[in-house]
Amino acid sequence: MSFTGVIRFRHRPGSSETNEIHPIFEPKDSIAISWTGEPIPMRSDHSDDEYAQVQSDSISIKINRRDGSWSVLTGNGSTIARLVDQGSKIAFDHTGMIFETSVSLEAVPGEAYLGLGEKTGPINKRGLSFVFWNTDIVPYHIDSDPLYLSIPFFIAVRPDYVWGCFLNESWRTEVDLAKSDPSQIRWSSSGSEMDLYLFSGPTLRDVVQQYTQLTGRTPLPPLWSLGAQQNRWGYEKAEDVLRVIQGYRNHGLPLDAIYMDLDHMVANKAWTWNREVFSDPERLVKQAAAQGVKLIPIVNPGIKVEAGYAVYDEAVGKNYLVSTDRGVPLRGEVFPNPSVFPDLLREEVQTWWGDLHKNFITAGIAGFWNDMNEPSNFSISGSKHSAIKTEDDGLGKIEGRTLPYDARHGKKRHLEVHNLYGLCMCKSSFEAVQRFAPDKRPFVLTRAGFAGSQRYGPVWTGDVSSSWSHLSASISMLVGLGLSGMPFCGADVGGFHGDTTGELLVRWYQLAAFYPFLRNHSHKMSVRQEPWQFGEPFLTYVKEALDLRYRLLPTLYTLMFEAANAGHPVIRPLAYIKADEESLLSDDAFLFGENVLVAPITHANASRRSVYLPPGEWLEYPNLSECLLPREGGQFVALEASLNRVMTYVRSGGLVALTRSASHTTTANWQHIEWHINPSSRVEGLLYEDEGEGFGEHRITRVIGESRRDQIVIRRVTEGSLPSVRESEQIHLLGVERASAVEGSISHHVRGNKLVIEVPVDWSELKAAT
Ligand code: MIG
Repeated sequence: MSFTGVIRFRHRPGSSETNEIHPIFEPKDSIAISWTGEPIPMRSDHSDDEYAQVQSDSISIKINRRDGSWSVLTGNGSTIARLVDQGSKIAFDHTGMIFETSVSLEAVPGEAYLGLGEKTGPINKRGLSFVFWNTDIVPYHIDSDPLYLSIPFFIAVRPDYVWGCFLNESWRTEVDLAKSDPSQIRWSSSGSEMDLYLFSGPTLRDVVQQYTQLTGRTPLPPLWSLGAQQNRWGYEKAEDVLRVIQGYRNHGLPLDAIYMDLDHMVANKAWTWNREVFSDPERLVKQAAAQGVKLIPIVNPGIKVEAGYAVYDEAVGKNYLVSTDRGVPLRGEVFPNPSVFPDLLREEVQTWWGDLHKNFITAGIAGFWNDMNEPSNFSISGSKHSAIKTEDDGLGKIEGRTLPYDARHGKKRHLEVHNLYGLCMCKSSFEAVQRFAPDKRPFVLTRAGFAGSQRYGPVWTGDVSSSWSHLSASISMLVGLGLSGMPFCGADVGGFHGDTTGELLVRWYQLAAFYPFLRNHSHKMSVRQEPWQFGEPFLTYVKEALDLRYRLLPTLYTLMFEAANAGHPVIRPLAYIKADEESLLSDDAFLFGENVLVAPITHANASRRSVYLPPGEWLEYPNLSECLLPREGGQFVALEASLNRVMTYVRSGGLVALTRSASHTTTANWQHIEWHINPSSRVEGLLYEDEGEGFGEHRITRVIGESRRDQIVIRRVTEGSLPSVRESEQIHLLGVERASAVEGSISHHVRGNKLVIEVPVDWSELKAAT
């Protein structure tokens, strides 16, 4: 595929202060960028006295020769972005210079701004401003900023045109989206230049594809990582872990993975096991595996300062640590106190840190959970200052709970590379799994990251609270992450801080059945929140939500395949169908892939709400099982969802592939498939299958059909070399209540108001006369 429609340019505003008139740009490598192709040749035209223009067929930049201002245009000459202001200032402190470089772009009235990575607030972020500085904030609120992960990228949505803008600067940056000046978008950076990428769209889908072609796509994860996962800070010993797994099994609940938080280490020393309480990790791995469950430990980057602790001794010996400006290791405080930090920005340090994963991988550990990698730091040792204060103590300002601006990564200051620390840590873990378990797909969960982090695995949104407002806020956060190239994401189900309730837990699971990453997690000081902690009817309803999740896995797995191949998010804003005004305001509903709209209940004691359905025909299909009314889109509809129901809608012509629920995943070469189809003039759907792990063969099945007056015809076409293991296949025609004849079936019957048809496993065509 050629890579058109994207333009990169580096802009360095000149000013009397910086004294720069014709800056020279050194070539620059960026870890955020994964695209390695050759740029498309562009033509430049200098014939005009007033403007210089550089263009390809799909995008061009026109620069004013006198004042350096520019606009970016589409192939047919309409303006995407226009520079309206720029500036550059320098502040000095004794540790060095800090720039304030800015460019302002025109904010066309009514234009909506989506994306922006892990940010709170509504889906449309016009009128807000954000800071990109990875921050461990405790506790956080539904309007806190900045949080753990930074993606300086937005998608600008106009009624007739969509474009995108990525500021590839790892420095501390900010964006003001028509907040202080309603006519301007202002980017600013503490670096001296603006490395900008503009994406010409012209649709939301195109921009997401262009952005992910540039920064990379998330690899297809192992199937087990899409199953249910359980965590709690405070599973203090191996028996606790086993007891929780047993709890899942005793209650007939599905579970695929369980975590070990800080509790498994000795004195919070990374890469150690506390043998008193986790005496035999390999045995624990096997015991969990016998129940179909994988084990995932937490990994924190802070290294305990302790002579004799091999990780510390080696890091010091090899000079692998983040240092002060005088070149001595910088001592901070995390859980170990004092702690030092591996300088994960350097490749040799990434390899060394990666090698530390080896023993865990050979013990059978299936994945890694990288926490505290903003990096989080509570204080600077030997200083009277705690990191949350901002006074200068000789190392520059400390912003948030992290390292000071002037901590050193080789020659680079922390201020420049801070936002890349988490990304580099994940790269190190991901590559370690590739080295030591080359036949497995890596699973590396992270809290901090930057543009490009999607290449190394999922992100979760950190320490949310057990509250209805956090439940509801998770929708727009995950939508924002998905649009910013991070499709594999989730929020702690049930909430991390504070005490959840049975009702909140049920509603959270009903929403999380559609989170790409589904993990229940809680703080050790909060009430326990495994699914059975609140008794009935909550346990039954959580079980139903988890069963729904496992039924949905063929569709979710196929969506992850599409994310891996085209960058499309799993959880999408309604605007993915049509960016009309109401869709852009819908923060309380989302699309799950192409065909399903989910409208969860996000308030206590509520069972009714309204939802905006995008233009088109929809079928009310709660829990993806019970056929209710057809609904006309382009308007709000009321819905009822008592505590055992999550309201889902299937788009007309849409198809959802479901399987049977199971206690854990095994393979994504499904034995049982049900195609749930909302028939209309055109039906289309896709199923991707493989072993769910490793890098073997695959098979793609396309179901294409049409329904005319009184006849429905559906065809199935498969490609790919993975042999089928199908034992049963059904077609559920939603809203169809009778059939006079069904050709190509084994049997059929009407259930509720859908026609359920049993087809032979090698079917290729079905005709139903209704
Ligand atoms: O706040 O390891 O976000 O998921 O349980 C303390 C303990 C550090 C923060 C993570 C949280 C984890 C907790 N950690």
